[in-house]
Amino acid sequence: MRLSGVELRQVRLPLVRPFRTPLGPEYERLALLVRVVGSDVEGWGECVAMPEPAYSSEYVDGSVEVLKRFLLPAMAGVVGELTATALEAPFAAVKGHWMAKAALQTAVLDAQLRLAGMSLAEYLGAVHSTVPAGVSVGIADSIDDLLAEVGDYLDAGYRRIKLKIEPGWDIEPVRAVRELIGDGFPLQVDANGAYTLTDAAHLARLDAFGLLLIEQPLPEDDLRGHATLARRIATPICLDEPITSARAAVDAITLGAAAVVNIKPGRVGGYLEARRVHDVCAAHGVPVWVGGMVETGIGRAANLALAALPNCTLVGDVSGSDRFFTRDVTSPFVVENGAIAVPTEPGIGVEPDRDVLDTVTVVNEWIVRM
Ligand code: OSB
Ligand code: MG
Repeated sequence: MRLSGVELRQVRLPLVRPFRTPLGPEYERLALLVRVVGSDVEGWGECVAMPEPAYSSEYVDGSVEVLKRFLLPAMAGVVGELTATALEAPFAAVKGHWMAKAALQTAVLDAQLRLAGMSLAEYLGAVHSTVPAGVSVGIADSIDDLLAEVGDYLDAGYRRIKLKIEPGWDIEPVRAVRELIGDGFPLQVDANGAYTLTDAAHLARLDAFGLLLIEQPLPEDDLRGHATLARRIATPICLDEPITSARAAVDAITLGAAAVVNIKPGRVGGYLEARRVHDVCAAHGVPVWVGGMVETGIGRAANLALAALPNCTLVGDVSGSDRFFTRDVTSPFVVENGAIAVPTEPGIGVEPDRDVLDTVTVVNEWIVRM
């Protein structure tokens, strides 16, 4: 594959309802899409960085900058066949910037697999043709509003509910939702690091609600705190933010800081490392699930392929396009009988609709020389 250029396209999609997390409220998704173009093939990837460095240090303008100044030149320097694997060594010379790397690596992988006529699901080793749908529910204005929203998701067929929690919005909303959905229904919470170890006794009160897990209760750099907390609460701890590589996953597991791991391809630099995280967790007997970053259909398609791997035994933040968007840039992913179909076409298996794309594009840069 020889590339003639790369497109960096920022799209702005309004959300169907505000998504409030401990990191702040989101009203729209400003997403950076990366398109690599060769003579007879093209490939797409989505950068999951947000406009502000709130979830991690990455943010959209920073991703654009690092792509243009460092990652595209690193890609141009690849000698021999351009593949996702060939990008790993040159990208390792650039520290961090996992989301920017993941977007470009995915675009190349998409193009490479299209040429080979192979789906991403097959390439990664998927064993399921559909994956159960889970939904991440933001902090609401009131318990009544929360119950109404959760009720809508139950009606839509979602098989697992995740509630965002923070100090002041935890025990009571969890209690109310548990009463609504009944004892056996899969329920978990995510704090995005909003607590400290001094909250251990308070967090232990969540043990009464039979949660599958509590995700990232403490700040991302507090691995030892998570290990201590794990001895003070019965709810299993799942880590998200600090798991930036397979090695980081093994460290967290070995320290006793994580009994479950959330895999986000953007957070670990792409689908190749995401599969390695999946594999090392399996080797340690640790279940994983695929997280979400409010992706458009481009990122959602690829996440579905990953979620179909054998050790993704917990339901992920893999929801239908209409969970977030009225009109996605691809044809929408739909929840049917509580599950979403894994794309089967070559590569990530979807393409953006050009007309929709043009109406939602806010910035578009075409880079010929890298
Ligand atoms: O912590 O899992 C998170 C969305 C944006 C940033 C961080 C997180 C989330 C979610 C997943 O909760 C939302 C989704 O895409 O379904
Ligand atoms: Mg999370």
